[in-house]
Amino acid sequence: MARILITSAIPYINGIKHLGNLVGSQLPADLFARYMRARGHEVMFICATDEHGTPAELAAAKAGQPVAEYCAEMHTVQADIARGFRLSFDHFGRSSSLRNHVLTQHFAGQLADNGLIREVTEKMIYSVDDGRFLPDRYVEGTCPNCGYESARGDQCDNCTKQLDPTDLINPRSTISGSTNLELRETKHLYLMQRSLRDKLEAWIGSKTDWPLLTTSIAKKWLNDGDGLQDRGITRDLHWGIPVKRGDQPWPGMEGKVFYVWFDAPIEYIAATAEWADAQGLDDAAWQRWWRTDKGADDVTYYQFMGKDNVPFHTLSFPATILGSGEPWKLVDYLKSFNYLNYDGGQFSTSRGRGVFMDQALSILPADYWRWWLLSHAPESSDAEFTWENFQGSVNKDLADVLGNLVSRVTKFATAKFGTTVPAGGQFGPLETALVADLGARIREYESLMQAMEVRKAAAELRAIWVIGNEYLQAAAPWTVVKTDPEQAQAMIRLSLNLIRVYAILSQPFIPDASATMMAAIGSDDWTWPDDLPAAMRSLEPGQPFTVPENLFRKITDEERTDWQARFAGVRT
Ligand code: B3M
Ligand code: ZN
Repeated sequence: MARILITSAIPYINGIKHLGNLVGSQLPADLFARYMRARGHEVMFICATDEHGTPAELAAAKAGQPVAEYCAEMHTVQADIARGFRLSFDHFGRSSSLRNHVLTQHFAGQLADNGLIREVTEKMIYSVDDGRFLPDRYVEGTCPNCGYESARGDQCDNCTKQLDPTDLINPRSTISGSTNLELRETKHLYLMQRSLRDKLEAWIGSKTDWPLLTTSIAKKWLNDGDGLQDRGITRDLHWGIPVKRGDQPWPGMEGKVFYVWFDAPIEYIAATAEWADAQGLDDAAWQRWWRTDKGADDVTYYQFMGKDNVPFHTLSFPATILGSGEPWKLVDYLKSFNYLNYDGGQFSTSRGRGVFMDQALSILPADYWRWWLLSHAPESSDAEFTWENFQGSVNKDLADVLGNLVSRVTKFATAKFGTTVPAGGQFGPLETALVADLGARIREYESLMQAMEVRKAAAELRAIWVIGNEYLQAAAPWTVVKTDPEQAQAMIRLSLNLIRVYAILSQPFIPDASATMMAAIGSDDWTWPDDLPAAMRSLEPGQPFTVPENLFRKITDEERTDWQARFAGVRT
């Protein structure tokens, strides 16, 4: 039994995520966590909300709420939706937790003690009327390039030119609208990532088994010159983790907070500590996942994220860990994803284009989405959600292939032999051939799941469902029953066992349908079919079963066109 630590990139607190966000991190991480648990491994699966920074402040202001209150509310909303999608986190933490405050301040203190922090004085825009420095996005004005009057301090949305807030003509505060702005000096802490370049390069170079997408991004930033600049890790904001050196004040840094990207990955560790606290366990319980001097040396650590988050996880966060000089666990395998597009364009949170997690659950059960998203995961390239494709996958893979097999077998069995597993007959050559074929395919499925080849694993699982249908078609128990009822009983007994095996294999992808299947055939034995011939004899003859409610319903053409129109844009 192995010990497996899994983290998903932690979603920002500022709103409900869309399906593209879900498939790029939390969902594949859940697939892997469920699979590893099913194989009997000890798993710790961690996620959290990312609660600091300008986006959180802006969203709270827009909602007219104090930011702490807004974050607490949105955390509950996101946690409920995660439950709705059956995301099986061991803990869904909050980056604003006390644990994260303490750990973030601890890491900063360690980095300073190791000579890896320097202070930099820079000029930033200060709003006299708001009484605060304004981050780039809090400043708006006229674009010097195209004359657009609502250009943001970091970029003009009209002509896309990258800007500095000081480039803007007639700059104003987006908080108060005040134009009473001035440049003021402010001091910030910089993490001297450049001093850690050799260590980082050696570490990344040692990861020969990482996906190409991950290493190419990491190496690009490492070698670009741009990527490994020393990085500001503090901000002039109110909301965030106060800058401290361990538990000591940091002279000159009063009133400042750490940059959201400094504390967010540390929350992976903090959330594990929050988990221990919630369980009433001591520090040793979470440290054995994270400290190699405290038992984590036999942990394998996997991270899941979208490609835009890779630089922070291959350079910045490892720089924090390595720079601390303490024996914290570094990631062993980093699985990253391309983007999922939506119906000929991009998902857009600001324009409400595409399907958001809450909306998805309001129209169809989680399994339908999980299946489509995972079987179309944007691994080797970007992928695209279309309603036609979604309808096709659900209706064919889930309803016609898997659902149909389950209903045919249980209905026929009930009609001919009653509601208990029939006892007669022996397995013949068709059954032997099925078990051999299935065994080989299960081993292939296992190796794809182990390798986190999400799409290929889904295709293999589908193929596993298909051979069950093919067997049933070839065996034709509905014909055989007329001449050799004993033989037909053996076929049905095998098919009922097959449903149990399918429930176990499919559970990481479609947990609710799997539970329904398992309950219908009257079993709760989820033992992985390492020994397939034994698994195909697992149900006792005479054991009762039921016909499950329609496992999957089909999506009609009318629904498809209706949803297509409904999610085309402008969510209010
Ligand atoms: N919250 C960005 C995102 O949601 C960011 C990830 C943090 S991972 C430590 O994609
Ligand atoms: Zn412009």
